[in-house]
Amino acid sequence: MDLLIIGFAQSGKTSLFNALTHRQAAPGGRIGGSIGVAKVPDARLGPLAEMFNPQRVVPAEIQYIDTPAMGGGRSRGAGLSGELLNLMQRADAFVHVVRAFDDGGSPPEDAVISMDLELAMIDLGILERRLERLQSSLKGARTADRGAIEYESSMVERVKSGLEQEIPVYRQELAPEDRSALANFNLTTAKPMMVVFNVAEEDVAEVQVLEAEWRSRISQGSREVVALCASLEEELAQLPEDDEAEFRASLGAGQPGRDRVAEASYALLGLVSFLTVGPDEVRAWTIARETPARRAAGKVHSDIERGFIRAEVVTYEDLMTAGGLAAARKAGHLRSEGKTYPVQDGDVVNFLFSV
Ligand SMILES: Nc1nc2c(ncn2[C@@H]2O[C@H](COP(=O)(O)OP(=O)(O)OP(=O)(O)O)[C@@H](O)[C@H]2O)c(=O)[nH]1
Ligand SMILES: [Mg+2]
Repeated sequence: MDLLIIGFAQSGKTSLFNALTHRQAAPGGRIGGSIGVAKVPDARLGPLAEMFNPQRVVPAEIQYIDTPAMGGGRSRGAGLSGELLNLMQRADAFVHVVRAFDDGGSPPEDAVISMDLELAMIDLGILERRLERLQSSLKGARTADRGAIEYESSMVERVKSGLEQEIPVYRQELAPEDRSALANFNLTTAKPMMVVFNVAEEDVAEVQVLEAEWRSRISQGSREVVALCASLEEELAQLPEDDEAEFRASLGAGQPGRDRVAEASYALLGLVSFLTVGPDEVRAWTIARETPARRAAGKVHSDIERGFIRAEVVTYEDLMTAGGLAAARKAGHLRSEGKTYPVQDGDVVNFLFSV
């Protein structure tokens, strides 16, 4: 899963990227996008590590990509580099960083509207190119194919006019078959989005209040909203854990911003974590909610998916209450599940397989 960090110039994209990934990417952002991995905080890993005393503890990961600034009065995405457009179309979701520090007096939520317009322009460009192709294919088309081409053209026209009325695709009312046809177009306004309001350092003690306020103002659709100070988060992320906690407490900065962004990323994409345990490794794995057991096994290793027999599952809570796997088994909390079992958040799973 890739979340693309986008935003207008000097909004704090690279600072946020560095805070999330503990990296020090060059400012500006590479044209092709800097890719970094963020650890997903999981309060269950600590107690599991105590129980199993493994050689290593591996948290789940989410990938973020930093990008160069967008915007600058282009029309229909024409000025956007091919590479950035490509990244945007491939992304699973966007993290839009909004400059809410030193903003020259304009309300930061204006940037949300401007970005929606930018994305609408990009999508209009994509749809127009598609329409041109459909029209030219209609000329030489056999009668049998005309229906499908005309259907698609009228659907594309409809979505286009919705965009022209400033309705992003995710909020347009579309039939399921239209949605699935549109999925191939990778339209940007169809993707989930998180808006990160990047506040000044003086405002860190109030991020929760500010966040609630912005959330209520831009709460169209299912967007996630987080407020944080990216430059401060970037600095704090470089500190040893204990120092960071102490520093945060003294600033009233609360939960690390990167943790809140990770949580919002999970919510945005409908992700959950399951866990594997043992003397070698205690580990969290990211899956889409309700992923069937066999496919979840493929996250761990493709051999386990191929040779899947069954999964032994215990919830994290039951395991903790029992005090260990053997005790959980004795108490009847270890379930045997088949390949279609929808894996739940916090399931501790042992896959049985043969190759
Ligand atoms: N006061 C304050 N300054 C910040 C904050 N976030 C970033 N900055 C500063 O703003 C400038 C731009 O930050 P970047 O993270 O490079 O912003 P960007 O969006 O990646 O910039 P471009 O890639 O050039 O568009 C830097 O000088 C940062 O130190 C913040 O939360 N508060
Ligand atoms: Mg940058």
